[in-house]
Amino acid sequence: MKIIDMRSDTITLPTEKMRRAMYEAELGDDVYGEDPTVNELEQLAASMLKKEAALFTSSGTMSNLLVVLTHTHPGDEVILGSEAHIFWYEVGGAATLGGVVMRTVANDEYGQMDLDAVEGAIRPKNIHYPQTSLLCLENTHNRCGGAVLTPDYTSTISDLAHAHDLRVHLDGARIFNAAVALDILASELAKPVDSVCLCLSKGLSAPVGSLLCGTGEFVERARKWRKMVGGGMRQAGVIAAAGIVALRDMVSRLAEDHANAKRLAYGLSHIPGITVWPERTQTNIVMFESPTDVLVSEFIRQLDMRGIKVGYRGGLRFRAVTHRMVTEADIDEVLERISQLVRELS
Ligand code: TLP
Repeated sequence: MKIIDMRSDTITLPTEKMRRAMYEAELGDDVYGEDPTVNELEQLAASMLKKEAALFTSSGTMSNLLVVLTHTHPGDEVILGSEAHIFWYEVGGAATLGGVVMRTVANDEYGQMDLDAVEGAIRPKNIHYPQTSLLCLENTHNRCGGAVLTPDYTSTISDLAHAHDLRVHLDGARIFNAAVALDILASELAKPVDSVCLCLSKGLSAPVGSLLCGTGEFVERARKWRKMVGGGMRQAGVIAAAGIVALRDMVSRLAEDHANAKRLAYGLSHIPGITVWPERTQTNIVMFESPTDVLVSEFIRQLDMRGIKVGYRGGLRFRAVTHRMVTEADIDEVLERISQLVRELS
């Protein structure tokens, strides 16, 4: 039986072209700034997002941590969505290592925060209050089912934050999914924000890495923080080489993942008992709920036995992520296996 793994797009393996590029990469010591392949990757990312500079980091988590360390001071307050990845899945690093208070504002199902609620959360000047210094956005929005923030929303909320003297960071781990879904350049989504990170190791299929982009001055300060947290890598061109292939060759194919996600969501909507929101499936993430009359633990066990790997999100909720290693035929197979499972269990 073929195991179909949709736990995450992070499971994608590097392509043949990436492996060749890694083997052939020209290398140097990146802590001295002398790895030509890392330098090329950083320049490429900066130019694609139309920012002055970029920094190669080991992960999205590290990029987001460096953002907090660079944009804030200990004791500051950061506003972010109640469903933000930084808040849920980054081990509280912003609080532990950055010493900041994380103030959440509710995310709606489209990954947005209400503008008035954000404005209301910004602290006025008062000796009792921490200083609000940073607003974090996320595009696409992971826990909101891969929802896409538009350039309009991004610039309106960024203008609001800037008017109150906050910096704005965009966690763009899947920014190219958003750009492809909207059929625009990623730089349009990054334009209003002060810093943005992107991930190479998700739908783009590179083995490792993220790029943190912003002004030259911001990136140089982040580089120093990266060194402090142990992220100064030496011949990192070995992995950067795959990242260059990822940025050059792998962006446009994300549309296939989006089509497969829609196929999955619409297919699931025809299975009695499964709750899913196909019209909200904009990119490569599908959230769905198991039937209420089936024990969740049994549903999970049965998925596993039938070779379907998806993420469990608590309650009745599951996450399936489409990616390069899941084909259209795999989606049909998953739908077939799930409808059979539901028929047998209900
Ligand atoms: N997300 C992973 C898990 O951590 C949940 C996934 O499988 O989706 N920002 C966003 C929006 C992300 O989705 C992720 C990874 C990160 C940051 C962190 O990236 P890494 O895994 O490179 O540290």
